[in-house]
Amino acid sequence: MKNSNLPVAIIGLGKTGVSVAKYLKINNKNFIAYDTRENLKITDEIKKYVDSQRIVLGKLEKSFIDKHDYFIVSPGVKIEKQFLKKIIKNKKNIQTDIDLFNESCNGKTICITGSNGKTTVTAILEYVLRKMGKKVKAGGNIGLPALELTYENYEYNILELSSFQLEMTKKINCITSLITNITEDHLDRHETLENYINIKHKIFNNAENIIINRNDNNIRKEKVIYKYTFGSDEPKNNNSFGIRIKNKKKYIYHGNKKILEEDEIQLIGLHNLVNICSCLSIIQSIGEDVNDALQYIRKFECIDHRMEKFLYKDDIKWINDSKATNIESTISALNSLDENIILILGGKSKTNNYKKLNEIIGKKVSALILFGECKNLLNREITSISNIFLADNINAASEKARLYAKKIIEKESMPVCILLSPACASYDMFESFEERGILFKKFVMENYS
Ligand code: UMA
Ligand code: ADP
Repeated sequence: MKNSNLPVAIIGLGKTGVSVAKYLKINNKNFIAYDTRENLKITDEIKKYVDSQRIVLGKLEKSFIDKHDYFIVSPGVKIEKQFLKKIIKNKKNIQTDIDLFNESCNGKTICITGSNGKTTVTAILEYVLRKMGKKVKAGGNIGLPALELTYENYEYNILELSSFQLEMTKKINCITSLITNITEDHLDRHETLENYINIKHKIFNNAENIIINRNDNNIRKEKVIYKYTFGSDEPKNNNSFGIRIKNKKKYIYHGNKKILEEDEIQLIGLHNLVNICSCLSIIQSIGEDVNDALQYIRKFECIDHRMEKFLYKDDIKWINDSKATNIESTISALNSLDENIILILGGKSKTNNYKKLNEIIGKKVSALILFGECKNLLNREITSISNIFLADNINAASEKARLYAKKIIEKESMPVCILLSPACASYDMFESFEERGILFKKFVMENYS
């Protein structure tokens, strides 16, 4: 960021905006913070870094552009086209906290994006590198704003980056970058799949090492130079990781060498074996010891709200996969399980097309419980099963699921799995997917454990 006589505009005063205010304050830069919510609660955290006279709440007016040269936009804020045009026309600068991180970070940075699996890969990598004795910290979409990593000297900074964070980011230099996979998501914001794919690929622009998912047709392999790959198929050479299936058992291979069996790890599902392959590819690309890493990969346990088995009682296994906020993640959850499944689905829709779920639901699900804002849409779209029940909220959905599970157990003497894997965002009824998962677990533990 060059010097300017005008104050910097911080747009959005959530976690990111506050981290930007802290950073600018430490660097003696003048700023004004905007938030479009008129009734934003001014928390103690905000008060710590932003004087009340520097906060402007309410709808942004076009004239605000004349008052600044730099605009640092939070990921949750979509800048209206009319503002963007004016900013570009007046040669002003729109940036993100990731650009500021790029200007001032120490150590090597590893960048991870993708439609699903970002947090899992980021969390495994942070755990393993730390256990290997490295000074490492993960930030970005995972929860800790990226700028918080700049106040210490980490050997490795791991950034989980969402499409929202990448959209306005100008540049991120890194030692390695990886896209876990790309499937349709967030099109309510990015409008077309093509646009979403292009935004995701920005992560490769300034990376020394690029890691490619061999099996993903939305990744533009032909447009980048890469050495390392991972995938759910067999690896082709010593710079690739993948899966081999023998006698129905799955194994992770590095080139032609078997390195892990699925029974040795704590995470469930093929998608998590692929996530481990991503993680090992990163470890190889940064020149760390893959063999040393394996002992820690074996120990890594699941992350909250992602295929989290939290209760097994009276032949019912309860799983909280509240982070499944799109169709692909729910498909991978269903693929991970073999039991009779009762699926709880619903929330705020991010698409109008749920037909893709029909095949797997028809094959694997005994009953479907729908709740949330889009339950009627789901009821129309899902035609591969007849046992569908509608519920008013997550508690009622849990109770309906339990009653149906009891029926199956009485009739078939088989264990049942009740899976919350909603394929939808949570904002219709909850603050976040975390709150949805916590309240689901709380109700189940209080009533059925
Ligand atoms: N705001 C506006 N106008 C808007 C929208 C929001 O002024 O049109 C204001 C809100 O009033 C609020 C602030 O902006 O005060 C919120 O900012 P934000 O939505 O950018 O959220 P932060 O609190 O800064 O959190 C963000 C990420 N949130 C989003 O991308 C929506 C967090 O990812 C991330 O952990 C955090 O930065 C730290 O880097 C969350 C997320 O839901 C987990 N990510 C999405 C996902 O994973 O699917 C992309
Ligand atoms: P993200 O951070 O990209 O949202 P998470 O690791 O939080 O990804 O996982 C989100 C959801 O997707 C969870 O329900 C999880 O079980 C599922 N998931 C995790 N990894 C993958 C993957 N590689 N492919 C498909 N689904 C996945």
